Amino acid sequence: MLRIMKYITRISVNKLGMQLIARCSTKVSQSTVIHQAQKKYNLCTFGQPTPITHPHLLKEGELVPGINLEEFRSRRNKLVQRILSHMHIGNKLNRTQIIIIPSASKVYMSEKIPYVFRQNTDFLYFTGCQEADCALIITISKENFTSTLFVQKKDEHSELWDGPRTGAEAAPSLFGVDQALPLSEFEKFFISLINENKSCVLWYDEKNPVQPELHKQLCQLGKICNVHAFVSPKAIFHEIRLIKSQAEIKLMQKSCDIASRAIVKTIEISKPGVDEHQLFANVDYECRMNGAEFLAYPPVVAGGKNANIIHYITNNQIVQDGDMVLMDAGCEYHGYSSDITRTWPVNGTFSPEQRVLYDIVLEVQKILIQRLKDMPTLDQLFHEMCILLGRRLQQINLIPNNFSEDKLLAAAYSYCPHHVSHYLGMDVHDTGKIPRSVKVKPGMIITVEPGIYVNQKNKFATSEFYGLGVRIEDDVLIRNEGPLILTRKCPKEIDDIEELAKSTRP
Ligand SMILES: [Mn+2]
Repeated sequence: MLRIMKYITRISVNKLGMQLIARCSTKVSQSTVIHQAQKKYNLCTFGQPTPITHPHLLKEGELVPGINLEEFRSRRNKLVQRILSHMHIGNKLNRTQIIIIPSASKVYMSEKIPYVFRQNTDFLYFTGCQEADCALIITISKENFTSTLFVQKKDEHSELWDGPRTGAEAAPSLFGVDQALPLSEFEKFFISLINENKSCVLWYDEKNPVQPELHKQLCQLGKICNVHAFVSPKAIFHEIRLIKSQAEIKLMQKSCDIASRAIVKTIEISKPGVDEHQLFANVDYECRMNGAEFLAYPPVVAGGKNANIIHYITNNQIVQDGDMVLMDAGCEYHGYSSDITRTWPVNGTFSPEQRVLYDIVLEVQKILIQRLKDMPTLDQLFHEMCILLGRRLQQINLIPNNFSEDKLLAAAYSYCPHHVSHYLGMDVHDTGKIPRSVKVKPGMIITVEPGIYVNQKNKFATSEFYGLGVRIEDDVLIRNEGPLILTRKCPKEIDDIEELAKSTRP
């Protein structure tokens, strides 16, 4: 922050300040004028909120809400250390390492109508920069490294339409990088970098391009400069992102709190005859009203047998008296996602069959969460869910009793055809490069989401259960002292759920 302030002061006095001061009457003190200039200059200068322009969002020292500038520096340091240790293994330590991380670019819905912009999370994690069409290059030679941020040029016309850009001049102070250049200089920079480091290792994820123009350019430049292959750095990014910092855990907790409350409110307003679409609108409204930027994904709002469609997002049916609602919804709060599922009877009372299934799912979910203190892998957790679900389903005659373990697992899978857990963080399915076969560790956040869906086509099922679908999903922080349920403010006990669902009934 101090660096930003210094920068603004310098700019204000040199470029704007003189004019402004000259125009002001002598009655106003110079410091007031500079402060006004700072505010004015800042307001029209940076491409994202700062503590000066948005004190309700950012505290002094923060680059994005909840995260200090310093944390971004240490993330880049960590990245460099990981790349170097990788190179030790590959014995390529003497070669210059060049890491390229592009930002997302704007995506259009139709002519000139953009979708809501969402930053590439790998880029956001290492820069804190929220602007479209930028890129970070980190160059490591020997033990030293340089970070160069490419940003959009300041441009009066574009800024009139789309709002301010930070620009290359202000970017080093704002983002704490060593240097910044306009993106138009990328090609020149890249060519001279490659020419100076002929045997460099180029880290770039060419399999999942996030900025089409830059990707094309990189592929062409790669050919011109005789680059034989890019190495994907994504797995290394994700290894670092997998373990959350204290600041990230705080943001995740808040994201989970907002979504928990929104789902509680939505259970409360639901009643027979409600449209799934209205429940969607309500959860969206409650999340935004409490500070979330948007929902983290299109929510599943499934009344009755729609719950059998795992990714049901059409959400356009009326929920009938006697049906349950399965809602899978979460929000994104300052870049961090929550992911919750609750199932409730729309009329406030579970039928006997609904209650039996709900009980099983809840019991299994609680056992699985407790299991996390032993630090299992997510795949082990899934295997355990299948065994637990299978045995309980045998007890209520939804799976034959004489099944061997293999057959039991397969039968359980026919009732729950999805995995029980995924990593959670900036993305809903966070750190996708990390396999589910690694043991969980303190600082990781995962979901625990067993379910039972009784499809009419399921050959083991009996008709009184047809069409029922139950899932309960919580977000859990792994800690040495045992798992912490971040979504604990969203009730899941039968009595609590029934009470909430009854609450606004006439
Ligand atoms: Mn999930």
